[in-house]
Amino acid sequence: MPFKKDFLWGGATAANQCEGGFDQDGRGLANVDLVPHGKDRWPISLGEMKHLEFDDEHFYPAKNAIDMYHHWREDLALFAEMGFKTYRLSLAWTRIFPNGDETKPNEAGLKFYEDIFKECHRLGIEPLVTITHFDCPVYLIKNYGGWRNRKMLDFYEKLVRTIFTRYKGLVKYWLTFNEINVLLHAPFMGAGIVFDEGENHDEVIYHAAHHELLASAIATKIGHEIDENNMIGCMLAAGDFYPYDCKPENVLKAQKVNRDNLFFIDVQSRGKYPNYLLKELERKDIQLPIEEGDLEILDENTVDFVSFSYYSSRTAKAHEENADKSAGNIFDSVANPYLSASEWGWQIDPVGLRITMNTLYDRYQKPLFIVENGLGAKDVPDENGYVEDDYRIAYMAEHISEMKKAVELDGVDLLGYTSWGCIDLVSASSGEMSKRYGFIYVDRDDFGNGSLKRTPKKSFKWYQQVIASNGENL
Ligand code: BGP
Repeated sequence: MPFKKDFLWGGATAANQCEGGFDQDGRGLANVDLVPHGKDRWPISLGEMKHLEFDDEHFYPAKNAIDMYHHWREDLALFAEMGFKTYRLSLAWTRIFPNGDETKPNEAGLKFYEDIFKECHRLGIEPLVTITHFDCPVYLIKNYGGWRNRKMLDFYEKLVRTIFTRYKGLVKYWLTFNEINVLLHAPFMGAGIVFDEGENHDEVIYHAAHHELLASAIATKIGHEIDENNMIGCMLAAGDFYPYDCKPENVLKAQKVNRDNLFFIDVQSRGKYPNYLLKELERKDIQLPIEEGDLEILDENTVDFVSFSYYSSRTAKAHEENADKSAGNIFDSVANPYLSASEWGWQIDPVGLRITMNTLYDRYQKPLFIVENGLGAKDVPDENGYVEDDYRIAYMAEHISEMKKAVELDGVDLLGYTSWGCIDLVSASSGEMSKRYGFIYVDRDDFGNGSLKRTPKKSFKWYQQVIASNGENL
């Protein structure tokens, strides 16, 4: 049997993409609440935010989403019916500290998650908690400039102390920042960054990166102090870059772009800034805002495991000017002529999952956890709301089969697998509902219409028997 007996099968969501209830019980506004769906969404997430107001004329997906805020018991029951061993969810920072800098947390917010964790345990589901998933209080953005400011360390430290203490014994697996490398590609989503006119973007981004890396190490330290059983992980938007061909310049380019993203995990997992990054920053004349003691904190508090999302591999070419492009999770790449693509142009590469797992395991020698993988598709339900999503079953079966080879044939140590958007939710990149990943269909459209009724899809039963057979029956 390739997978361990206690292998953590499950699914993943993020607060802002499923909870809704944006103004319930004292919740404050977060960056993600300001990002409308539609054509403005991407520039905003790139940091080109012109204003920081909540504009009700747009449909803001985080506003109501699939209203898990009021449906979570029903949703957890469905996850339990599928046999989930784990459920990955994120905390909305602004439910717990509505502005981010209060001295006392908001009890209603803390209680909301406590109830969820207790119910998870009652159902035999181990919670896996992302502390921040594209989530930064608007108040901290307006008053401190988001993660560009070192003061964010104090606010984050307060948040993690509060949650590690309150949820001691209820939560064991934690992720510090969702897809930490996203801050390079979408700084508003990743770090609450809004650029000023004429600013050196790279400098702001690497300063924010240093602060998030330190915050992650501090969280790891505090998490271990409060409960030695805590397992704290980092999280990468992964997918190896392949060289377009064996032309040495293309191979070198692939190595470079892989490192651009991996440097975060190098710091979180190995405890040191790699030389290749330090040299690059030197060339760019960027000084990291390192203060006394920072490097020791990074060195002494490395993560317990490495988690990542995988949707596709990517491809790199030294001169990309005339190359075909393919869309992808957070960033585009050169199109790989050997791969087909989803309706959104994301290329499909199950073997790439095995390759990526091997890259990460060779490099870090720490247990891995696949915390996102899945197919975004336009599901068409029948009159009863039932979806025959054979395409999703095929995608997942092929990926799980490659994941199995990485474990069985290559010896990769893998803790678990949580598919992305196990229940339909709002898409992070487009803000649409119609890009669905779930095993459970939710009756809600791109404009906020629909009964919110939950209906298991064909993939629901399929995943149920995948879990029941510990990955044998695909
Ligand atoms: C990752 C995010 C998720 C999720 C997923 C799918 O980058 O961590 O929040 O949404 O991608 O992307 P999308 O929703 O854009 O299809």
